[in-house]
Amino acid sequence: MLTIYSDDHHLHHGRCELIDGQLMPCFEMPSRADHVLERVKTRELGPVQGPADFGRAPLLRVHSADYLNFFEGAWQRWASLGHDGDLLPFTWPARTLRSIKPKGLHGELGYYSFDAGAPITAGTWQAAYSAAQVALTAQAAVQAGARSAFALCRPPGHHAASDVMGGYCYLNNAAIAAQAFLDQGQRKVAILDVDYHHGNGTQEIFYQRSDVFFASIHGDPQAEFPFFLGYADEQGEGEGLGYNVNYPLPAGSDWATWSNALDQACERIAAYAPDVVVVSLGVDTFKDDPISQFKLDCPDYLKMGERIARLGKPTLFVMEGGYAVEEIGINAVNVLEGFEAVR
Ligand code: SP5
Ligand code: ZN
Repeated sequence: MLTIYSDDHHLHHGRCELIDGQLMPCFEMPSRADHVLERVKTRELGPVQGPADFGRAPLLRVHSADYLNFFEGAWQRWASLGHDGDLLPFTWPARTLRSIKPKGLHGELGYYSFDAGAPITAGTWQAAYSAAQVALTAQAAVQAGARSAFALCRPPGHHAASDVMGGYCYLNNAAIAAQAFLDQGQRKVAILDVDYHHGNGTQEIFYQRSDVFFASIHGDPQAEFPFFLGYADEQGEGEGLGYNVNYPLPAGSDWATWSNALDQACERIAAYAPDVVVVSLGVDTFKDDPISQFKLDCPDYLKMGERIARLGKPTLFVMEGGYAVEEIGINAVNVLEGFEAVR
């Protein structure tokens, strides 16, 4: 399987995040992607190539122009105020306030974010832009006829909505790739999100559409981030009604419970009969993940890949979360090797 990877992810390294009331070093760190790349190489998964540059146009198919402009320019505005620490939001237009866009940096940042988990640093825009190009380059390989490809994206993307960042995510790499498939002639795309957290950004982007089917298996938002989306009664709306399905699972879920949801998700995807499948590949479902509560073990990821392969569709894998840095490469590449073992 072809892997697309860019070193530009090193340009994004947030300093800290608020975890259990303490400022901790960011769990979403550069060594994550380094470990996955190392495992791709030691397992000889296939060639590793850098991304092409498809420009801004495919990003604008998913994100608003005002959001992209704000994100690209935010660090310079912050730096020109004399700051060199991470730019983090701290006030959001919650229910008792107005959802207006103030002119100042902090008001605008609150408008374009939903949590304080997406720090903007000097290199964040370039890293996120390159991650989107990584996804688009891997998408192009599948579009050109490859059975599968792996976009080793960092920072991740599935929490980023059309004009909102959060949850370590800025640009929705999987959504950008899914839209590119449609723009290049595919008629139906299914996105299967196996990250531990609900893919709220991806769901929002395609919620009113029937040309993208979205299925997500994740920690029950009653008790888990992102809390305010990801419930089982969210089935899409308007044209999109029936094209969104969520499988919230309780803390402690193991492979038996998780794989039952995967079977159901795959049955729904098979019934949809997509032309291609995009997998939002988070491996924070791992038993030793430091911020998550599921109990999957390393060999389970091989079975995950096998089940996805049995859909029999061209498949694009897009890296999302996973914070047990020592095992992230094993688990992510196990999914890809499991997929390749089924022919
Ligand atoms: C892409 C992705 O996986 N983003 C996840 C963002 C999660 N941010 C909230 C983390 C809250 C962690 N609480 C953990 C408590 C551990 N004791
Ligand atoms: Zn996650």
